[in-house]
Formats: sequence, C-alpha cells, structure tokens
Amino acid sequence: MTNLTERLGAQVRTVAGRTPENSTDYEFWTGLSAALIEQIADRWEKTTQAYAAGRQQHYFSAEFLMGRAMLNNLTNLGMVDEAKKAVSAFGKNLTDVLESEHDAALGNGGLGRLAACFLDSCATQDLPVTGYGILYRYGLFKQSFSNGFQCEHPDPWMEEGYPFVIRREEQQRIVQFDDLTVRAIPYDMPITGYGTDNVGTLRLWKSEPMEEFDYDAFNSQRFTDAIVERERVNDLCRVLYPNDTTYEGKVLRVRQQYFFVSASLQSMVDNFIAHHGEDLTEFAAYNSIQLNDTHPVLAIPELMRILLDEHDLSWEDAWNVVTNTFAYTNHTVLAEALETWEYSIFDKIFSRVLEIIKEIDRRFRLELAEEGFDQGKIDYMAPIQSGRIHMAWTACYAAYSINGVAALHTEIIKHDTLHDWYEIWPEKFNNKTNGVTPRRWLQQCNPRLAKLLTRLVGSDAWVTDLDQLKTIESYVSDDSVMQELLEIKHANKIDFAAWIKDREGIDISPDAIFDVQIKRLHEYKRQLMNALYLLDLYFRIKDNPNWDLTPRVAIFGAKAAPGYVRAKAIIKLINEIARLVNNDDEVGDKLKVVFVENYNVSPAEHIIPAADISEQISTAGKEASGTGNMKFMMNGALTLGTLDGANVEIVEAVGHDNAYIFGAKVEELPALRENYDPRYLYETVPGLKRTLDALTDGTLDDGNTGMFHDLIRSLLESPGYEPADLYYVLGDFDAYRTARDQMAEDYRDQLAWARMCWINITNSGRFSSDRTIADYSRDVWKLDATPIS
Ligand code: B1N
Repeated sequence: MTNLTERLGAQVRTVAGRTPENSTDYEFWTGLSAALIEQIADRWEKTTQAYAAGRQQHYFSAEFLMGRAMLNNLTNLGMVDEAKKAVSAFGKNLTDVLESEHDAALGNGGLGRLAACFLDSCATQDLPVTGYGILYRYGLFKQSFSNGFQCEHPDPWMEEGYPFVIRREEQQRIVQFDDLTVRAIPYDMPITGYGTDNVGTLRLWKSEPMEEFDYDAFNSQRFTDAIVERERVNDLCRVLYPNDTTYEGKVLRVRQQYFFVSASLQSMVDNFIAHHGEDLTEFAAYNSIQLNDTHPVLAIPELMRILLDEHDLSWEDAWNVVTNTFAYTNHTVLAEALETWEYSIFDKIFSRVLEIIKEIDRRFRLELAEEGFDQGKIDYMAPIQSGRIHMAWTACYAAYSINGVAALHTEIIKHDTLHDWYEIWPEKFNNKTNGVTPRRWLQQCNPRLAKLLTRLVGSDAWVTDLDQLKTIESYVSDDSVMQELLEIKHANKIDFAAWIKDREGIDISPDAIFDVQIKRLHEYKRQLMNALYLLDLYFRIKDNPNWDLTPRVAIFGAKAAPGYVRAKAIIKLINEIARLVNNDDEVGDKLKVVFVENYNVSPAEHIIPAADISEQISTAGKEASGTGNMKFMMNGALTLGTLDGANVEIVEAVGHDNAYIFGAKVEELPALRENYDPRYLYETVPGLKRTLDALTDGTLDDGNTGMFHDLIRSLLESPGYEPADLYYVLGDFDAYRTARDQMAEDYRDQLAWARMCWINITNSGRFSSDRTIADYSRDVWKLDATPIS
C-alpha cells in the first residue's frame, strides 16, 4: 500500500470534491476513516470467515454505546503517529480532526457502554464474538440547558454519513410481524483489537420497507398511504428509547426487540447450515448467545419458532437446543426496570411467538408441579401471569447461565430478586464483575499517565494485561515518581479547565479539588445528596468568609430521561446552585459548580483523567455495579462512595485507607428504615434545615414550577405507596458530609494524596474488561481464541 499521506489526500478529494487544502476537518475525518477501512478490509474478511466455521459467541444487546471510533482504531492499528504526520502534511491537526467526529451514542449509560468495552476486549483477545443490535437513526437525545432546565434534541448521528458501518445488502433478512413485513439490512462495524490482526464485528440492523414504495398505491389516489406505510417501517429503528433502568411498555420498543433478535437468529441459523449442515440439534455446540439484560429475551421463543416451524424439530429437541444456547445477564434489581409485556400486544403483533411462550409457560407449570412445588410459587414464577409476559422469568427458565454484574449484586439476585430460581437451579447462577477497557479509558484518554506506566513497567504490556500494574505498586514510596504523578494530574486539569472554558464559559482553577459525579440522573444515584452538600458548604462559607478551605470544583454530567420529572428537577436544582455559588464574589475560587452539558462518552474521556474525586454515592443495594467508578480508579481519582455495586470490590482491592467509604450498608438498611424519621433529621442535623429551606424560601428559583417543593416533599413526606426519602438521602447526609470534608482536608498533603492515587491505579487490574471477558469466555461461553495469523 502506498503511504498514508497519499491515500489520505486521495480519500479527502473523493469525499470533499475539492483539494485537501480547502477541505474541512470533518471531511478529513471522513477521508481518514475510509483509509482506515481500506487498511483493515482483508483481515476483517479473514477473521469473519475464521469465526464462521467454529464455535462462536453472540452478544445480543439493544444498546451499544460506542462513542468515537477513530482514535481507538488508529491506536489499535499502531497508526497514530502516521496519521498525525499525514494530516499535518495538509496543514491540519489530528486533534481537531478527531474532535469533529460524532459520538455513536446508541445506548443510555452503563449497560450500553459495557457492551462496547466487551467488544473491544473480545477483539483484543482474538475471541470469536459478534455483537448484534439496532442501527438507531437517532442516538440518545442531545441535552441543552435553557435557564437551567434540561431540553432534549434529536441526535442524527450519521446523517452526514458514517464510514465505520458497512451496509451488507446481500445479507438482508425478512422479519415478519402479523401486521407488518420488513426487510432487515445489516450494517457491520469493524471492531479492531489492540496488538492483533483479528477484526471482530458489531452487526447493527436497520429496517427498510419491502419495496421502497408501494407503486400501486403510489400511482393511484393513495399517494399518502404509500408514504405512511413506508414511514411505519422506517419508524421501527428511528429512535433509541431514552430510559436507563426503567421500562416503558411501548409497542414500538417490543417491535424493535423482536426485529433485531429475529434477524440475528436467522443469520446465525443460516451460517450454521452453511458450515455444519442441516442437523440443527447440534446448534448449541457451535453457538451461544449472551442476553444483555432482558431486552433481547424474545430471542428465546423466536429460536424455538425457527427450529419448530422452519426446521421441523420436535418440541423436546428444540427446547434442548434453546436451553443450551442462552445465557442471561441481569443488570438491575430496581423493580421499575423489570420488563413485563402485555399479553394483548404480543397477540396483536406476533401471535405465533405468543403461542410458543404459552407452551413454554404450560410446560414450566407442569414441570414444577411434578416436582411438588406449591401453586402459589408456580404462579409467581411462571413466564405468564395476570395477562403479562415476564421477560426475566422467561430468561431464568431457559438460560443455562444467569449472572449478576458485581459480587454484591449477584448475592442480591440470588437471595432476593431471583431467589426462587436460585433455590431450584443454584448451578445456573454465577458472578461476572464488570470491567472497562484500559485502551479507551486509560491509554487513549490519559496519554501522560500511560507514558509513565509504560516507562515504569518497562513496556506497554499493561495495555493488554492490566494486572502488570501491580508490579509497579512499590513506587508508592518513591517521592519523585509521586511528584511526577501529581504533575501529570495537574497538566490534565489544566487541559480540562481549558476545555470547560471553551465549552461552558466558566473559569476554574486547576489548583482546586476536582470532585466529579458523571452518570445518568436517577434518584437512587443521589445527585441530590451531592447538591445538598454543596448548598450546605456554600452556607458554611458565607458564615465564615475567612475560612481557609481547600478550593473545590464540583463537576456534574448527567442526562435525565425526558419523562422523569423528578430527575429533571434535580438538574434544575444543581444549575440553580451553580448560579448562586458561581456569581458570589465572597465565595470566589473557594467553590465552583459546573454542570457539563450533553454528557456522553467523549466528554467522559476529557473529564476522567482530570478528576481527583469520584462520587459513587448510590443508596446501598441499588447500583448493580457501576463502571465509571472503575474508570476513575484507573486514572488515579479516589472513590468517595457507599458500599454498593463494584465499589465494594474497589475498596477490597485498595484497602479502606485508600478510599472514602461512608453511609448505611445494605444489610443495615432494613433495620434503619424501621424507625426512619427524615423530618427529625431535618430538624436536628446541623445545617440541614437551612439547606433544605433554601429550596423553597426564595434563595433558589425553580421558575414557579413547584418542582423544588416536590423535591422537599419527596424527602420529608410519604405519598402512601412508598416511604418518605426512599433513597435515604437525609439518612446518609451527615456521614457523607463528614467523609467529603475529610477528603478535602487530606488533599492538602499532596504527597500522601498521590500515594493513595497510586495504590488505586496499580490495583485496578481486575477491573479491566479483559479480565471480565476472560471469565465469561472460560466459565460461560467455552470459547477458544482464534487468531488469524
Ligand atoms: O448496567 C451497568 C451497571 O454498571 C449499572 O450499575 C446498571 O445500573 C446498568 C433498561 C438498563 N442496569 N439496567 C440498565 C438500561 C437501559 C434500559 O432500557 C435498563 N442499565 C443498567 C452495566 O452492568
């Protein structure tokens, strides 16, 4: 191949139709993407062929939160320096070109980003794994603030073209609903790995009309009917539902779910027949499917349908295949997230699938009755009850493996959420603690730290074996290395301050503590507790203007589901606190509050390397795992958190001296709740009353919406169907304040602080998604690495 500069020039001319000198950053991005695809095309095909012939794993997920692709691909292919040179040969700068890329935000939060990290690790480890999902035309909505209120805007992320997905016209399938027939067209995204020639695949399905137009209707009087029908099909993949950990029983959503699992199964079955012949009873020997939560659970009855109706297997043979094919990951114990679908919806749009679920349900009831279980239990556990289909229950019955995403979470599903299933099938249950890819979340986003780690380890081996960092833990007592670590963090903070200035127009001092909470806005995550702390701190500064406190910058990033009224109220509240605090000269640099608009994967890559404190403050038992907590740890931020999700394992890894843990534990909460009186706390915890009163006494302004009153009510009053302060915000407030104040004090001793950061960085090995994937691969998927060279 000719050199990259030449190829890039040619590609840019092709996409821009003019000289590179006069082309835009975005046209350079497009041209560079094309050059990159050119580079990997042959190996991608070779990998695909190698995987197709052997045992394969398939990862079904309604969400893949990929973020940007370019830097990741350049890094994996070892082309960063070459790309820099090529781009600058035309007077451009690679950073600007990279920043012009849109995020592929085909996910809501942790669940979707986890799927993306997993694909990265699978590719890096040469594992024959393919992801399957939906090519949403609009990703997660764009967020803006208007007078502090969240506004949502569409995110047409690929309207200007997106070279990293390739349309595979010839591999289309047909998906049949009772009232609609659609074509499913696969768009394949290459997934490069680090230090390997293998290139994996993410297959995203797009729905299209059977014919572009119904020409009869088109040519007759029914022109608009033809358009409407076409739009009905295009609607299917139009938008990602913006709910994180809540379920919405919309027909379009269940159509999306069936659409992508049906198309994916069809292509898997066709591939099986092409390589292993017509005997589909052997399907599970070559294929396994990981269900990312319950969103793809319709694959269970759909595979039954394909085997029964299209390949004439007996029920017993088909069920035997199904029960050896599916593995199910549970990602939440929140009741509002449990997907159950109304029987009548299924009856209307895929009655055959419903028939199959009814038969699964009938046999389930029979099986348990024969085992002597009482009727009450059977009724509770059955796939169908009171006119609704329970997706999690169906998954637990059919799957050969059921896992939670952190040790604590797995214990909770075993002994609480799914405990009836655990009693009957304990051997199905296992834990797979989440992880994150150290390529994107350390090597690429924090080049300064990466360079130091490579120097001390003696090679870049840590990039694919993060446990290697443990070997450099002992530099904790080397003051010059600790000094270097502090300088790196400081330089990252200067970069971040410039980024914030440019984006939000706010000046922040890199000498302040950067205290960060970035995640979806949800009451259980308790951004409200963080906000109340800041308001209380503000009043304490006002009480004592000469207080020599360590300067702080509180940074937030969060989207609220558009229909989640209380979450939106919390966003407005934080923005109001920011306005109050940031405009008070008496406060000055002592405290600044910044809410980063439109938080997404790319902003996270700027924020995390600059963070000092990682806020992980969910009510114990509610956050299944968390993955942001791991990214912060790797980048040398200290966890301020509760014993929830994977925080428990982070503290286990670094020791209690190197994290700030506070608040009620899961096992303490039931007893604490018995006599819980938030109003008493409001009256008696020092400072709490004036802080809460500030929401409604005119200090802060909710624009006459009454939303701040509602926040106060949610903390102090019970609406009847749930207790007051369901998430124990006031219960944990005092302990939180003490821990956070202590951190700020400790920050003054910079060397001691650096040592704590170092212990976090060098003990983050087990939170690499490479470890998680190795665990899945060995214990659940039974896969062998399949390197192509
Ligand atoms: O999955 C992440 C975990 O780290 C988080 O703790 C957990 O909250 C998150 C319905 C969800 N659980 N459930 C969802 C997302 C979208 C949706 O429509 C539920 N997300 C999580 C990875 O394990």
